[in-house]
Amino acid sequence: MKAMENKLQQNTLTPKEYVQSVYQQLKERNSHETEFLQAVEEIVESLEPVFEKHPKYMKLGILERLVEPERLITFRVPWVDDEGRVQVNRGYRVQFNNAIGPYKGGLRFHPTVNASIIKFLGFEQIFKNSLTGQPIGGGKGGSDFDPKGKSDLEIMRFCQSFMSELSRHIGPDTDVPAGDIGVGAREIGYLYGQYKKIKGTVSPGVLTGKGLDFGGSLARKEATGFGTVYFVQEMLKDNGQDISGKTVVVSGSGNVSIYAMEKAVEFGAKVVACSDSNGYIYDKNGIDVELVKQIKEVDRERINVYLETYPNAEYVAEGSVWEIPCEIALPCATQNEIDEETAKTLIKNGVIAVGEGANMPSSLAAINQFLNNNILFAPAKAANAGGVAVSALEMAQNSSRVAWSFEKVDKKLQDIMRDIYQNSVRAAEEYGRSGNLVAGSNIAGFLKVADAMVEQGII
Ligand code: NDP
Ligand code: 2IT
Repeated sequence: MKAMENKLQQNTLTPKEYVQSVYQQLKERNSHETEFLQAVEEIVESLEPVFEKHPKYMKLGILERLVEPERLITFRVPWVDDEGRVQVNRGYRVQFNNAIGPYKGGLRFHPTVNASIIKFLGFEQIFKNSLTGQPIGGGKGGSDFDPKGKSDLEIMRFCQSFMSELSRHIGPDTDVPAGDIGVGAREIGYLYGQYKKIKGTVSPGVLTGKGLDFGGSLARKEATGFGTVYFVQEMLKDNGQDISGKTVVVSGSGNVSIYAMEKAVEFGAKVVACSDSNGYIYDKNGIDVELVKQIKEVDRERINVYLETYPNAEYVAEGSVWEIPCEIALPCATQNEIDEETAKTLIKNGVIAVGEGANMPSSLAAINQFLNNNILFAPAKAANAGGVAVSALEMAQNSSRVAWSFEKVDKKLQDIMRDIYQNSVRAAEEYGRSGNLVAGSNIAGFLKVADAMVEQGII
């Protein structure tokens, strides 16, 4: 390690040694942050050929700077529950990199949230946001608050307390949060109301995913799920296939899952299963997506309620939805839901394509299974970038005080997803990793941020 450090200071490392030494140092400094390290490992594996071709990025310490967040803010979030008890949660915002635009990324409210999760999400967001072609940097935030079982008023009080602190750190030209797991239009509404009250100004560009009557964009709600399916369809067509007629399994039944199912069905696929954290439903006749919307978006119920309307469907408590054979798998729930064994099961059951709607749903070993078995694999950074891309379109509409039609936003989303696909394919080819969209999207996302960092000096 000492020899490596000396070489690093003298800029005499080979690209392989360089990425290894940066990763090794990161591991030593953040040894408990397993999710963050996993996200970085996937990136650095892809970037070696980039440093071969452009040694200036090594000289200028681009990777060392990229893996260290510009800042990580943690804060106390006290609130009062319906029984009058004081509760305290922990809030986070990571402002990872603003080389190409204001920090941008969602807020996650889930009991598993910690610094490692927020940093992995914020790190991924840098590259994803770059891929969208929009001027947005990387950020993420959230809390270990569990919204499940909370009343509407408890959610409101929590959001107000969370924003009381967050408001010091964000702004339309600084950092623009949005939704993620556990944060949808309801939460964004409460957060926005409190931001407005504290600041005393109306600035809709400070948050995206807002309600349509106060600056939200049409098609933002649908964007991540639709975008994932647009991307998968692009990838399938490029390989002589089509989503039409294929059997699809989706995990989760939240925002991303619902609109991925809706678009897949519209494109002629048969979606047979989806899930929540308690279990999955299997409906061999095809999932009734409108009913799932009613159950999840309106009634805020569990997915097993589906059987009250369709008693012939099956509900499997505690089971993994990936046991159900499918040709196309769309993981849209959470990180590391597909491990190596699950990937093998999917392959054995005849999967031909995997499209990641969630962030980092496949472990590194699972990804390698897919790539080594020639499964068409659409990585999260590229495949789920439609949500944040439309968030950037929401910011553009807010700045110019206009509201575009659903069709206009949806058309832009389709174009963006096609561009991301093509840019990722091209980057993979150019850097000797033909057909590998993981490498291609990592490289394409990296180059723009790296060049912006080079041009702006060491800051
Ligand atoms: P939602 O909160 O709307 O839905 C999440 C879904 O995933 C729910 O069905 C939930 O089940 C399930 N889920 C969450 N955590 C777990 C877990 N630990 N184990 C099993 N199931 C779980 O979130 P979104 O749909 O917005 O987000 C889903 C994924 O997509 C996340 O990875 C998110 O980061 C990613 N994403 C979201 C974007 C967006 O625009 N919203 C954009 C890009 C990516 P339950 O209700 O039981 O918890
Ligand atoms: O992971 C993601 O890209 C999101 N949760 C959406 C972020 C955003 O700012 O719209």
